[in-house]
Amino acid sequence: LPIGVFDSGVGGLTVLNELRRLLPHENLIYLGDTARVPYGTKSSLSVTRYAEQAAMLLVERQVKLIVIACNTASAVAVEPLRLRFPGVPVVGVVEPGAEACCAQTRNGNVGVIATESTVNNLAYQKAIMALRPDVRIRAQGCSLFVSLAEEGWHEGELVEQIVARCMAPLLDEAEGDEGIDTLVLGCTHFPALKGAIARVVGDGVQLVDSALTTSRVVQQQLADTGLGCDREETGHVSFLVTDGPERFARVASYFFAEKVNAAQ
Ligand code: DGN
Repeated sequence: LPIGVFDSGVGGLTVLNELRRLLPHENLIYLGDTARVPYGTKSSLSVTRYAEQAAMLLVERQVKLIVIACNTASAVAVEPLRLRFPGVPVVGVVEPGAEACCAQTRNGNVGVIATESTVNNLAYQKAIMALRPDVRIRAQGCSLFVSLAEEGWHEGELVEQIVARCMAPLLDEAEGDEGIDTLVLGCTHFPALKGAIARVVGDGVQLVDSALTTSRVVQQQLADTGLGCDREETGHVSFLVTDGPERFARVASYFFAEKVNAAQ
């Protein structure tokens, strides 16, 4: 049985890449809810509804586990999906990202960049505080990065200027403040801009990309539940979208190393 992965658009492909690398024998189905992207500026109620419908499409395809490869949806929909589909394990990206950042920070000053929605509902703040109440968190909404990522604008001078401008409130240091040493990329679209973000924040700040940590959580869950496959051959990846398969396939090629054919 396949693992189902969904996001509002192409951002979750950064998670799919890591899953593919870590679990090459698994079959994967990726759903991009392109009819309704972006999620990041919508209400929690709408995002939860979209996530339930996306998960339903995957459950109809008999997935054995669901990965919510979207921070905005993970922030509100992990529990609703677990209640709605009790037979299918659900893995979100926020908790693995929070765990990684808590393990990495040395000075306890952590930055989070995410969509407005993820920042406003305090998803990372809550997840980090639950693990390490001593950590100081500064969060900044950078919804514009989603559009840059979806357009394929991933590097260059202009992109760095936009990144610097959007992140300025987070990086401005109060007097006597040490500044952040760890930055969580709290949106699965943001690893596409990793190079530009790294240049803007400088060498002293390590970036946390929850794609890798989420894939490790999936690997662990498969091992714990005995759901992993034990085939020798490489698994198959298929793509579903709710709108615009051609556009998705074109943009997806920036994010995913293999050929993308999407069905609607
Ligand atoms: N990729 C999604 C996330 O991680 O929050 C959000 C993208 C969007 O729909 N705005």
